[in-house]
Amino acid sequence: MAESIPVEENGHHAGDHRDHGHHEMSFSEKYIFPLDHKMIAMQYMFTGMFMALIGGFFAYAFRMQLAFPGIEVPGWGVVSPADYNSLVTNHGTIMIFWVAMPVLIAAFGNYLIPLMIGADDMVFPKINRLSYQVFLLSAIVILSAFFVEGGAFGGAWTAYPPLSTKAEYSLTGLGSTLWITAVFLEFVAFLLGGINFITTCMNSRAPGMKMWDIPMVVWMIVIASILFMLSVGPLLAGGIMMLFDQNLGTAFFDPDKGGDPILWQHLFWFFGHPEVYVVLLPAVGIVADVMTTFSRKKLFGYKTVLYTAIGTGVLSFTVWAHHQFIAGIDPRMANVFTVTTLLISVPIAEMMFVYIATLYGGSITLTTPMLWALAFIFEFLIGGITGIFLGASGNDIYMHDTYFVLAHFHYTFYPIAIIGTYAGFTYWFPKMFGRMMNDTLGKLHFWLTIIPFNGIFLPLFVLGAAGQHRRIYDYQNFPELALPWMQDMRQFATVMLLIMLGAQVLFFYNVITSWMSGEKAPKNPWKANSLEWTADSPPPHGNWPEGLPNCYRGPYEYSHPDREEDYWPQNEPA
Ligand code: HEM
Ligand SMILES: [Cu+2]
Repeated sequence: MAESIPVEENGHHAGDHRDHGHHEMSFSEKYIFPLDHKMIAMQYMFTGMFMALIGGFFAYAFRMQLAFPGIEVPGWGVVSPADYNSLVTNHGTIMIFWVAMPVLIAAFGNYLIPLMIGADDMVFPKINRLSYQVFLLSAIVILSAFFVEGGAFGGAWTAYPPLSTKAEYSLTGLGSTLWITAVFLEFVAFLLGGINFITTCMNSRAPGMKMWDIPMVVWMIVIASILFMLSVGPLLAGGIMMLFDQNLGTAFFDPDKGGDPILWQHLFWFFGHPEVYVVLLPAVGIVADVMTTFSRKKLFGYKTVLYTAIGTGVLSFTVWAHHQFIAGIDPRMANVFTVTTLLISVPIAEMMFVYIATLYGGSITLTTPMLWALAFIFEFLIGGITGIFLGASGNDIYMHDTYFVLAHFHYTFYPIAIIGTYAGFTYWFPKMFGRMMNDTLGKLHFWLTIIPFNGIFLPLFVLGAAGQHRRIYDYQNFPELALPWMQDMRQFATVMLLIMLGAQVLFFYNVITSWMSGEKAPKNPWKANSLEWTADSPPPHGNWPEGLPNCYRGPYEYSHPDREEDYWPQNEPA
């Protein structure tokens, strides 16, 4: 199927992928305005990583302020209250929309989908390129807000009105408008990207690849894209209303003039909660693929995981008001949302236990990607379990907007965005760059990231349970929160952050040196089954110039009893 799709490219057709050397692509055709899904994936990957450094730098600046209030922060200066707000806001916004989404969905989706389903490219390469260009524009817009008068938006990533709609409150005028514009553009980019992921996966699969033969990570990215499409509409509408409130004097969210600020909370969280699953699912898929490879076992309950993922997606539309337990909702309504919230923990827990069951009895090799995959399960479980506390409305009334919440969602987002990314990146690195990564450095980087990560956020559970509120820039203003033991914990968390950020230098060092001079990677270094491992490392333009693969079975046929080899690649005839 895939061969017959006429892909216009540099005036040629997709079929030309197979005749070589006919047209040297210029630098800009190849790297700046590429149509090749792998190059677009790299653009997303490295833009996402760059934005992670910025988001991490913001975390560094405001954590330094919390640990050593009022002291000049090297690289930033004194953090003013307004600075603090805009650092927190942009840290959160960037980490979710400019790191987790582009890396987990767009980068991995673009790289893996065609390679794992045996296609030569996405169905709509030009839309794909446009998607990245709109995304890049959105990144420029969000960062540009730091350079306008009043600085970048300081109304928190949830942008609750009236704080977010009135410049007198958020202290940021144009910055607020730029923030909404940037988020808007970013959503457009992801809607464009999703069209490709879904269509390609449905139309361009290798001959013989049935629905149940699709690797889990591909499924998860497709489901996540659908989830995003279904949830984003209300927020886009809300964003336009907010833009009007900010700039045109409308009052959709202004109670003074008959508007309703709670309406925004509904619109935001109807999107915002499913968004957690939009980024979670691809990470869960990455972990499935990594874990089965390094335990040489079939994924325990492939269809169960898949149905649960879909079930989670559906359920995720029913929980949004658990963010509004203290917004004055009727307690009977709160009970309903408590029940739906606790219900959603059932499929998520089930997925995690399916993974543990997959590991059971496997022959496990602790490579760097496997360590990341195992850490994902472990750390995410902590995030999931603490979520149950917050889902119960009675308890949330006490916990709401404390550092307990903050620690909880970092125990879910960090595994998703950082650990999941490292699991996938170190696993597919040999395919992406044709070289092996240094495993010793990889493991060192792993431990120097995981240990401090827990060192940062475990104390924050304690501080939160003790009543420390979020979004407060100097606890000395609140004597009951400025106790010496609390300050010690804040400093401890901040020192851990410094160690963790330092360790990321190791990662980039490892990437660069391995890319330049690592050991050459064979086609299938991990002896894995899925189709991407049958292409060259790195795959050339068109992925399989000598002909696209056929598919004969599912991706998880490890340790099959009738085979001598402990794996059975999807393209190998029976
Ligand atoms: C590098 C390690 C990280 C550290 C040390 C860190 C620390 C923090 C802290 C202390 C806050 C709250 C500050 C306050 O409310 O006063 C915060 C907010 C937040 N963080 Fe992180 N974070 C990290 C990574 C991440 C990642 C990877 C994500 C998501 C993918 C993330 C998402 C958020 C969000 C959504 C907020 C809420 C922002 C808001 O209140 O508007 N963070 N972070
Ligand atoms: Cu939620």
